[in-house]
Amino acid sequence: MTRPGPRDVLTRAAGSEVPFVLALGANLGEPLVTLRRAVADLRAAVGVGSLRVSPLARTAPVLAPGQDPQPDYLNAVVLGATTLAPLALLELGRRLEDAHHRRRAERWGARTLDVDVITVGDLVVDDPELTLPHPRAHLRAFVLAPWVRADPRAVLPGPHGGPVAELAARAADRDALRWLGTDWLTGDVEDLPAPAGPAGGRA
Ligand code: PH2
Ligand code: MG
Ligand code: MG
Repeated sequence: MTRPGPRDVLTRAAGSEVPFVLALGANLGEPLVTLRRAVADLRAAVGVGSLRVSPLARTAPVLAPGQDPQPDYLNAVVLGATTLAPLALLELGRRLEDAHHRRRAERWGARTLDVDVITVGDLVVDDPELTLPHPRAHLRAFVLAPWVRADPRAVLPGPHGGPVAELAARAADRDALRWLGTDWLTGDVEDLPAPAGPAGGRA
């Protein structure tokens, strides 16, 4: 039997459930409403199960150099297990983005909903369609900090990987984050003062 190539690994369902991590972000429209709906949609999605949702963070936008200012983001991370192939999970994320009127104009532009596939199992793949783990996840506290709150022992696979707690503590935007609540799906969400901008700028 030949070993599966990168493409097969992305298109083929594993046949059993594989753990995944998705990062959710929103900074246009009604971010809290949108993120709650996105989680409900994920729970209802075929082939997606055992969801665990991180606390919600308000984060200062990490911008590309020279990019215009944007509103703060709400960010959270969803851990789950799926029988979907990685590209089908990516497609599910895109469908959620589209359902929430995501417009794809500017790279890193403000958005109603961003659903990023961070990891699928231990896969390390670089493909034009999907790079796993997400190529910038190891740098971004707005992904790492919610992730480690949902799973304190999480480890990011791949060449830039390591314990997520350690990566979160090193990320340039680690102080640009305020926790808004653990029961944000159903309970009250505090509105806290804006977080400080990321010290290191670009992520
Ligand atoms: N997403 C980006 C770019 N910058 N900054 C924050 N704070 N949160 C995000 O989700 C985010 C960002 C591109 O996807
Ligand atoms: Mg993103
Ligand atoms: Mg994205």
